[in-house]
Amino acid sequence: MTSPVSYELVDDVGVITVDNPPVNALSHAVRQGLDDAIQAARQDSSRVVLILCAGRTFIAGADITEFGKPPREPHLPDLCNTIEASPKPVVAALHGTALGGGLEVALSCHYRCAVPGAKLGLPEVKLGLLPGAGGTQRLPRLIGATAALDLIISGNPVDARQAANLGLIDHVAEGDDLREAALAWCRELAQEGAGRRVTSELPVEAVPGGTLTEYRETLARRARGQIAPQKIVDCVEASITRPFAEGLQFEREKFIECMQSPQSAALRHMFFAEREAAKVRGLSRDIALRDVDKVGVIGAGTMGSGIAMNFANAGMQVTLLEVDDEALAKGLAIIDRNYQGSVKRGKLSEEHALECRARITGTTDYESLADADLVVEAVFENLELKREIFAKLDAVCRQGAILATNTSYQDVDRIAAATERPQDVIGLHFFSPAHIMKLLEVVRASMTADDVLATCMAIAKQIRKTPVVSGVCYGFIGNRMLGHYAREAQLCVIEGATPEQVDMAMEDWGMAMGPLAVFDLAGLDVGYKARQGLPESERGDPRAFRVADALVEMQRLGQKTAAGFYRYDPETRQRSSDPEVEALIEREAAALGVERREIGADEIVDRLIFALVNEGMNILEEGIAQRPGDIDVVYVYGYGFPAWRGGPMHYADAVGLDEVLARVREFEQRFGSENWTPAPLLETLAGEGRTLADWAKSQVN
Ligand code: T1G
Ligand code: NAD
Repeated sequence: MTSPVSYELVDDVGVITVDNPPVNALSHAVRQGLDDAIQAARQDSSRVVLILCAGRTFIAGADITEFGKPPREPHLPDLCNTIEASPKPVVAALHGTALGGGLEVALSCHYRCAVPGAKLGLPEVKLGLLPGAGGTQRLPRLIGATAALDLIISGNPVDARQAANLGLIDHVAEGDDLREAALAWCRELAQEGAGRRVTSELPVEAVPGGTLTEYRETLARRARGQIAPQKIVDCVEASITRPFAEGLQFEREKFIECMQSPQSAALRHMFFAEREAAKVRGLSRDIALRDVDKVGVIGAGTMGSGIAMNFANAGMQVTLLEVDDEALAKGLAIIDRNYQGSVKRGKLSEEHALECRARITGTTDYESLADADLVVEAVFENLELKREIFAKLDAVCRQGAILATNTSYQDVDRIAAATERPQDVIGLHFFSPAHIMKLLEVVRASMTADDVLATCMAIAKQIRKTPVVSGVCYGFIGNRMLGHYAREAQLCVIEGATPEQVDMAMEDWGMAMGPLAVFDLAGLDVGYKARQGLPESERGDPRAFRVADALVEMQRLGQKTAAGFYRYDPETRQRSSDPEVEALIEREAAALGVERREIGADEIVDRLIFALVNEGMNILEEGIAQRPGDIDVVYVYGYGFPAWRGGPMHYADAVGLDEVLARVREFEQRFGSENWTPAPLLETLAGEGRTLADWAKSQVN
């Protein structure tokens, strides 16, 4: 098999080229090829050695698909030491994304240059890992311990200019031809007789006392429960306190501890799950997509305003339609505020914000949507109103336009049936705030055409969203499962736990925000109105909503009224428990004949998370979600589920499906089968001793 690494002598420069698409990952073959090439350069007449990559990027890291398999020599830390020990100066020429092990290879070189558009970073922490090939030892020597800590702990890349300012690269290679620019620079270095600059021999300046403690304390708050960030601080500390070889050994030990941790397994699962979710089973990758440049958005409320910004930020012309000028002005004001906020937070430059804002125009006239390529409806959550609007769109929009609804729960098939072109109708379910949240549930209705679905999956990437395909059911994937999670949260409250106890249990476990606090954020009136719209007999078990309804009837709607399950400081929005709520819960429990008891954190976590898992199993069996990983992506990107637990379905596999089933059956015994009938898929897989990951594989073969 030909090596993905080639070596050639160009005048007196030994040129090593890596060509391992799609991202030149450091597979065993690449490591072996690099090692062989460095050895070859030792033997020939080259005076300088140049490492660069073919394709769209420099090495984007170790090959993540090799993790968990028996490691094969040459190991990356050794390869980096071999490169650094080269008797001839070695230059790395970077383009695209030089990440992880790729940047570590560059750090072991004696010189680095990059094209202006290059990105450099050590994102290992996002995989629950740390740089394991010298990154935590060489980077502090090159750019200082504090700058190194910031780069490694955030895992976010810097661009070439920032890298040059940090001292991470020595030269920005202008022009379109990196190879020629790098060769010219190598010749210059050879001419100047530039020596080898060995990073590992550089000292690391000590940091002011207390600095590392501060990092540890901040991480204990911001990355609560996560192990890799703390170990990164330990490694950078070792770069200050230990000789290089010892520090490298220490880094290796910490790297292996991370690699073997369930947290890294979960984050690696999420890495691939997010990429898998973008692939629609049975849909050919070569399907012709519809052109989308002009977008219409109907309803400029909480969601419509954010949705409009997504398309404008991606360069599309947006027409925002409202019922009247007053509502339109209100919506455009929300957008202006959002853009000012993005500029203030440094997310967008003033100039760029103005450019994007200029792409959004308002109207109250449906005729303005006649030439739209895509229209997204985001009006009140009412089926009949949405069907009316789709009938209007059917009348005014050009043939071939995609008609999408942002409904949270309604039946997309019934909305599509209000038109003569149901094949052009699809659900695009954004999450609030729509211009920030990454998740997009793409709801495939029974008549949705393949090219409409494929086009929307591609658009999702264009507007920087993570798409997940869902079939049609009440609440699709996320909100359908959330109903079971929310039920258990409210049952735990009426049965004896305080709102604080429920939320603390879930936040200590890793949820970004506890369920009751989330209800207060979304507004308790949303659920109240939805229930009021249903006949009493269809509202379900009153124990699961009576407290929330009573709070609404006391005008405690949540954060928007500074009182809901909690009281909120009007300035800081800080939440605090309210004895008035405790008393209300006691009253409602008594009225419903509920005997209250102590409920521990373990029971709270298991009831809420296994309620999600059990319903997730039903969703998979019905084919509403394509694969378990899709559900994990929905929950991590849409509902604040901790990525380092891998999403509810991965978590279930990690706990063991037999354990999960045993707990679900226990809850069925204690709380009844209405809420806790074990999902047939859970029973089958647990009975056969199989995992969901295994089942998912069997679904594609
Ligand atoms: N290993 C294996 N496959 C990879 C890969 C990697 N490092 N990076 C990407 N792929 C695959 C990906 O699964 C997809 O496959 C295809 O490439 C295109 O990716 C010792 C231990 C580089 C910014 O964390 O962030 O080095 O789905 O769809 O949007 O210290 O991929 O087509 O079959 O994401 O243009 C550190 C991970 C590793 C970077 C490109 N490196 N990659 O984004 O394309 S740990 C990373 C990315 C490490 C050392 C440690 C992104 C990208 P498929 P894509 P993209
Ligand atoms: P909202 O009340 O904030 O905004 C709705 C807007 O629609 C209002 O500005 C209203 O004037 C406008 N509108 C009503 N009838 C109209 C008509 N006939 N023509 C044009 N405009 C009209 O509501 P929202 O929270 O933005 O929700 C909108 C949709 O998005 C709903 O279907 C909701 O379920 C869904 N959704 C909401 C959230 C959320 O967190 N709020 C999240 C995802 C999806």
